[in-house]
Amino acid sequence: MTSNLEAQLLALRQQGEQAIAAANTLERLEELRVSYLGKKGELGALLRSMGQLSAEERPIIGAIANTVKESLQTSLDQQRATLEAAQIRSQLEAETLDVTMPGIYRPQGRIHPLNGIIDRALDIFVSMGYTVAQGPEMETDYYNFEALNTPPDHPARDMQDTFYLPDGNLLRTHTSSVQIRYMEREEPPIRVVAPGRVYRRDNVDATHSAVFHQIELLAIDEGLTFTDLKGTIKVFLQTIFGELPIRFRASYFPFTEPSAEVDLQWNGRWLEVMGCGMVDPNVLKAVRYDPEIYTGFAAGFGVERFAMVLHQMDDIRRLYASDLRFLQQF
Ligand code: 2NL
Repeated sequence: MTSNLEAQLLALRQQGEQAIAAANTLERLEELRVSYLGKKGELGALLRSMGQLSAEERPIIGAIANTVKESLQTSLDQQRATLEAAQIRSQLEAETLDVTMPGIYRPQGRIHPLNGIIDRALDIFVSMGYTVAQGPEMETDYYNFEALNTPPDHPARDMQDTFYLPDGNLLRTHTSSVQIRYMEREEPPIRVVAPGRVYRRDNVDATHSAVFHQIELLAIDEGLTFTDLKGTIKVFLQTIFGELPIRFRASYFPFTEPSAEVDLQWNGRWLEVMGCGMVDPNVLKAVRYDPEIYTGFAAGFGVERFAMVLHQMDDIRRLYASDLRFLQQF
């Protein structure tokens, strides 16, 4: 009886160790652990038959059973460690990054000269307390002309000058419409600057484009005078162009009275760079501001014109051509 059980235990150990050594996955190893050492495993089955043994035989066989159990457990632990190490090694090999590989070349982008001027201009006005406003490029006759004191027979309203849409709307010819909308929803004091695309029915040449960019500014308050307008324009222009002489020359716009053109002395010549004036009382009335209480000033300029003067360009079309040989100079 003794020798029979002993032989069975030793056979179990040999068989178990062979199987463990041959296990090549952690899952297979776990199956073997359960089938040899688990509660319903083979070692347990042999131990249960120890009940038949005599009192002298039992401790001897018990000791053998313990060594078998320990040596199987040790083999399982070793094989688990081996398999885990192999798994980590293959994962490291599979997921290796070659940090010496060349990168993917992405050309450096830069700010378009028009956006550069828009950014600089907005920074200056924001630093003076102005708010940036935007609005629709398709407008009604009211916001583009009527509210701006531009009578129906004014030449600016001519079909030759403005893009009209079949539904009677139009493409805005200035960003003043944005400021009318802004005044409708806000109350004075107002400090607003409106950059954006505007449209004119011009034939395209070196100095004209049917689509261009404008920036307008508007201030409404109690007690604003032409002096406030001059000071604001002077600070703005001299920040952009440097400390050059500027002058104001009488002019006319339907929406301002008095109105002026602003000239800048650039390379010894007077260059017209902006239009401006005191907001016409009729414009204030259109947005229900009392012209007896409030006055205001406004000004507007073309961004393309600024870009051409600043960067000494001779053709406005270069600004739209997306030719990198040109754009990379800025
Ligand atoms: C120019 C001249 C100007 C304005 C724009 C304006 C706006 C409102 C009321 C009154 Cl809401 N005026 N804008 C005033 C004078 C001149 O622009 O040469 N632009 C390219």
